[in-house]
Amino acid sequence: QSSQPSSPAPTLKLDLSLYLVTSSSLLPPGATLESHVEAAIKGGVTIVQLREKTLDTAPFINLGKRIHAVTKKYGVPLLINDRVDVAQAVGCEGAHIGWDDMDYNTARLILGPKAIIGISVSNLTQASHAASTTCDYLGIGPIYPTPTKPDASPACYPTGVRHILELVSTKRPNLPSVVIGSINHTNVQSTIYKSRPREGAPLAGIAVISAIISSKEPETAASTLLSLFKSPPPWA
Ligand code: TZP
Ligand code: MG
Repeated sequence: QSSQPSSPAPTLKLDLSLYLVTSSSLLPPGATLESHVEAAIKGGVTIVQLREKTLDTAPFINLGKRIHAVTKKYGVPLLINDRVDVAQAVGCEGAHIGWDDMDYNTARLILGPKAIIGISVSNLTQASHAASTTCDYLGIGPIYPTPTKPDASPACYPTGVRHILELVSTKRPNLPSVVIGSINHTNVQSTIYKSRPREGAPLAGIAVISAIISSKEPETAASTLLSLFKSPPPWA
């Protein structure tokens, strides 16, 4: 009897519907990032980005490995913010890079063709540039001003997001985008609605930090956000 060859590691599907970005400093007192991320995934988070701006390389890799053990259990991709070297050391599914980070082609060379690589864009110039790469998705933001990232570019608001989506649809029609910046359960539906492009695909998802990370009930916070994202707003 011949034994089955061991199957390769499954490539995790890219579902951007509810994108959790972390920031350990915003956790409620007593919470751990591992348990918070696990609860949020149980509530419906579809992808996680580890964004820990103050960690040095070794503790960042360490935390990345611990969080990856959680995300892997649920088949949810884990990406690392800014640090392609940390993503490579953790062996997670990819990285998210911005305008000031490593350039996209170098990140792709390091992480390989199967990695998920996302790029942050804040305006049409950056979106045009990012859409000329083979990146997997765009993170558009901040859509609204947010205390979570005081040094962020000026907010682009739903109209700016709509213009970016319309531009992207002419250059890379199948490139999905998420928005980030003060998204919460009170504005998610109006945000999706007001950002919808005249031509091309609407937003593929919403990305949040504080709406889930600062919540004492991350599972409920996630399930509420996901169901609001998935259901049409009452006025549409
Ligand atoms: N990039 C643009 S806004 C932002 C990032 C990382 C922070 C979003 O955090 P919050 O708490 O969801 O407003
Ligand atoms: Mg960055």
